[in-house]
Amino acid sequence: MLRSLGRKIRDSLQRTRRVLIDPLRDLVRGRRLDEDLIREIEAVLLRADVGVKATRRMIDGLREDVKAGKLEKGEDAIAYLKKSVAAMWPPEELGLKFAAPGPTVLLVTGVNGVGKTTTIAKLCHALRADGKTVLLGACDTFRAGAVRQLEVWAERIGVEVVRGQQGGDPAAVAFDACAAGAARGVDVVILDTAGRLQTQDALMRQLEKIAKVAGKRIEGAPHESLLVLDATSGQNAVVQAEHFARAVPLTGLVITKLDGTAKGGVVIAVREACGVPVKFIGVGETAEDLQPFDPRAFIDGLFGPADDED
Ligand SMILES: Nc1nc2c(ncn2[C@@H]2O[C@H](COP(=O)(O)OP(=O)(O)O)[C@@H](O)[C@H]2O)c(=O)[nH]1
Ligand SMILES: [Mg+2]
Repeated sequence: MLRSLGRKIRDSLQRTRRVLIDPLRDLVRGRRLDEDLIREIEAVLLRADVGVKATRRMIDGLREDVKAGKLEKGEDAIAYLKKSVAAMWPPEELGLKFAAPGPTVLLVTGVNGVGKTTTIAKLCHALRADGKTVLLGACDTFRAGAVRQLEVWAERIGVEVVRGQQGGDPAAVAFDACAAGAARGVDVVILDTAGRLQTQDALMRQLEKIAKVAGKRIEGAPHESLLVLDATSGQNAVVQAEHFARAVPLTGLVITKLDGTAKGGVVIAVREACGVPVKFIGVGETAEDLQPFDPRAFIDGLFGPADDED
């Protein structure tokens, strides 16, 4: 399902290269890899949204290798960083895991405005193109207009929506959607959820309940719990990843809005923060703008030589 387009990832990382690899190259040129330079490299990583945790780990490793005499020249640091970022993506399952027999239930979570509903529309579009039948559950009963937004997408793509009442119990909607999905024998049920409630605690409890109820109706559900994060929110995305990972066992991340002003270092930061694979990236607002995450294309996009980029 879905093809990765190296070019699209490269394009969307253009801004990141400007704040990451371009300054790094300028910094290291002709210099010895001493403590001053290491500190300056650290500052560049932080500015590119790589995050405190991943930055510290990579910089510590760099420092050790310098002390051990393995690295000497400024340029060695870039090769080192590229290798350490690559090591964060061992071969792993990046596609969606489908249940047999179905339906497969996908739970989509994330704070308001990150792009949950849009991502669901994109997933729907890709699944339909693969010949799969899809049913949507509108579990965001909290925000006026949320159900309608999902319905507008659903009409456009040609899938049905199970909905409850505004302000009704989202877990009941999840239950009904799973029941309807099972009865109709659809391949995939996707549950859209609220991003904001009265309190963060209430939101997390609600998500736990939705997941539990889905599992009662369909064995093993939710088979995928995808957390959607907005790349333009920078280090807030890291905090969100940590919060949500505590409420529901996540199986994948979707990083949206990488087409905009986002700094792609955030992909590294969230990966480091919650250890969950990045499965998809959002690179625009239309149903076609979802791509499977391709670690190689991502790393080439971040560190690729400046000469062959445009
Ligand atoms: N540029 C861009 N905009 C996106 C992307 N994904 C979502 N959006 C926009 O982000 C806004 C919020 O999206 P929505 O799906 O309603 O977020 P939700 O509150 O999490 O359901 C909308 O204007 C979307 O068009 C993306 O990958 N790129
Ligand atoms: Mg929504």
